Amino acid sequence: MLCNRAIKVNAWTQWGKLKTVVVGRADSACFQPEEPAFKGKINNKIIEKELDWPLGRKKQRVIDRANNQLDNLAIVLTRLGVNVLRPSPIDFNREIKTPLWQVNNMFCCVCPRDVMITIGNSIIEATMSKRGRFFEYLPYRDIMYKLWDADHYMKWKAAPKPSMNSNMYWEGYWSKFNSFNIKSEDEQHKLLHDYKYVLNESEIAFDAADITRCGKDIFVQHSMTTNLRAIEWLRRELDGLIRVHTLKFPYDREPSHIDCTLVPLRPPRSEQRGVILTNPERPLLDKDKKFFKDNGWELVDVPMPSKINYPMPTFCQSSKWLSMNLLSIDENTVIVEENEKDLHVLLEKLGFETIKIPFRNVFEFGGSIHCSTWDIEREDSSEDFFRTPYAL
Ligand code: DAV
Repeated sequence: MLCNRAIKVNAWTQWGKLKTVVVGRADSACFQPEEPAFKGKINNKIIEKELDWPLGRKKQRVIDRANNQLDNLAIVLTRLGVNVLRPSPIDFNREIKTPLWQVNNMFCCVCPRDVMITIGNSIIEATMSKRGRFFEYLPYRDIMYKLWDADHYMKWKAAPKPSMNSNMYWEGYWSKFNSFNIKSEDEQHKLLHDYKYVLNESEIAFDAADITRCGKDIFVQHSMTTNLRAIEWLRRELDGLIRVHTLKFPYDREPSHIDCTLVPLRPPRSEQRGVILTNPERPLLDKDKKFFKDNGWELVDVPMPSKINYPMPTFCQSSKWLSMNLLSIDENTVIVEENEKDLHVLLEKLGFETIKIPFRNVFEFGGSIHCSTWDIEREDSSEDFFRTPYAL
């Protein structure tokens, strides 16, 4: 699986020239089980009336058509000279049990981004935030051992596994806040601005996809899938090497994974401003906007998602903003979903070359092109792109 070229675990940014990457696989994928941190929503009013959220394995033909698009991504990357690694799927259709809880089945290994992150020469296994994903590090262990043997400078870190006991989740979250029983707009607004999500702060819990890298700085979203305790764990773990910033997006009712909200594409250089794609429905706080702008970054709102991709597939649990879930090959080249034509135009205007690939069949497995990859090696360094501190 690994090519002969020596692999160096190294990724400080989202945009350094990509050398080695993991692309997920849909084999054996299941529906995510309902549990305190997850309530399934069927995106079709008629089916929703007739059917409860399903359990168990997805249909083989649904898995096969997702695998075709994932395999195609792997081929496109290989042709670009990128070394592509693939996970080793396990049987996800197995009940899992700990001393404290059990769920009917696991999920899949389509989205390594959610579970694993490379920061510099470290790879961190996230705790995950949902029971059905507790063991999702397992399909990546073969890759981890191969990297461990190939690069003697690699550091392997695993964040402390949370219990995922019921008291880690805000009881009643779904009925009080996130449902049609919501009492009033006022209550919703208040909860949003209190940043009260389903995870409470009793234990460290995060998904790796809530993190985005910009050299010496990383930005972590406080969300449904990452609590403040986890951001503090990252801050202490990376102290002296990386500055860890917390971002909050008060207009996002259910924030989960930062890569559909804030996507850094290229850094500021003396002759041009840096570019970060932003989500027009999920603006940054003013203080954060100022921080990016003061440091030479331009914040560029993406266009509305394509009407071909939205409404989302019936069992897709991500938002329409998968439209902006793209993968950078280098500072000038990005891989984007083929139907997102308005986004292609914007990116080309900004000077990027766009490589378009079909990916809609992967959406219901947890994400789009960025979600289903995990960069191991990029040509980049811990450069400091944020010399101007936060204004008080
Ligand atoms: O906006 O629904 C989805 C990201 C999935 N990994 C969103 C984020």
